[in-house]
Amino acid sequence: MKRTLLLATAIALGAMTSMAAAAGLPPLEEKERYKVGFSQMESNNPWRIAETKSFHDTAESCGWDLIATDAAGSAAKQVADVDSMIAQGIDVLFLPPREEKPLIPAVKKAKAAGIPTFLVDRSVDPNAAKAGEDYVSFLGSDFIDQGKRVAEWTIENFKGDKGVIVELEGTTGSSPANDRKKGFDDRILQDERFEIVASQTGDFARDLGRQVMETLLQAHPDVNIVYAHNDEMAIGAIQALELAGRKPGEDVLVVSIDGTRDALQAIIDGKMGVTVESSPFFGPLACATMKRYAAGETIEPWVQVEDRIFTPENAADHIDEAY
Ligand code: GYE
Repeated sequence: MKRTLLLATAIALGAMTSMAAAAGLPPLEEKERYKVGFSQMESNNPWRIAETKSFHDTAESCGWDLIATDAAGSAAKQVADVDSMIAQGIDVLFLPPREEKPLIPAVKKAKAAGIPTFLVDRSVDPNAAKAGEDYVSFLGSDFIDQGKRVAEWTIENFKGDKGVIVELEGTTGSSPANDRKKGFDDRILQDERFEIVASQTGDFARDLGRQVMETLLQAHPDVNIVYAHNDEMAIGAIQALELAGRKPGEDVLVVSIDGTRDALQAIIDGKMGVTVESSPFFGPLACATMKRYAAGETIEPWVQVEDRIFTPENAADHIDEAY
């Protein structure tokens, strides 16, 4: 149900977007089966695992002979993984670039080898590589808007007089970390009740989120809001808060992004306030967009995914479909 929703919204948005000219992109022929590369960046959290599974689940129905790799958290390995897929003669590449700049060479090499590339879930530095020129399109969420929506929910729901915020950032140099910070910071700082006293990376990982939170709690014992750029770090922060004798949900408001099962459970348990959705189920959208491209359609530069919001009002309704 969730997958269909993501696909339907993205197609509807796509139809509304004006068509840009495909400037020298490698073509893709229409055929029964395709050799498809999916270069995963790491598999250290439920989001990544759900995304990889979504590609595997889509492979048979979309006629993909899928080669999936795992760069284990290294941008350098991800570049090497793409090299090896090019050498294996893939027809098309689906790439979630771990960071915005280091993956540019991979995008350019794929183009030079005549392989159309679709960026999925994360993007690259738009000054260094462009949709419609270097790669076909970016399939993913509006990360600035996600951060802004977390800020707006926080402004409406924070009960205290003075909000003292610790921010746990995602992977340094990644598009969701850059944009989720911008979207949240710009909006929350328009309200003078709020102050961000620390903002540090937890690399989108639960354990690092916990460690960073432990350290920041000592420097800022008066913190009463934690904004994490993803649910894994939010769960890590909750563990750190509890270890320090704090009561997440009572004396510290924890807010975040993704919509994992653990986060929805934390909302149901009253330990977390909100998570704005960022869906990992890209397989069906990747299939549909690739087929449109093979049929000769010019693909809009950004196939935008619409995100829901999970709060104490609706978390229980969605936990069964969570990952
Ligand atoms: O929020 C996070 C993951 O790139 C949108 O990366 C994705 C983010 C997601 O590791 O959990």
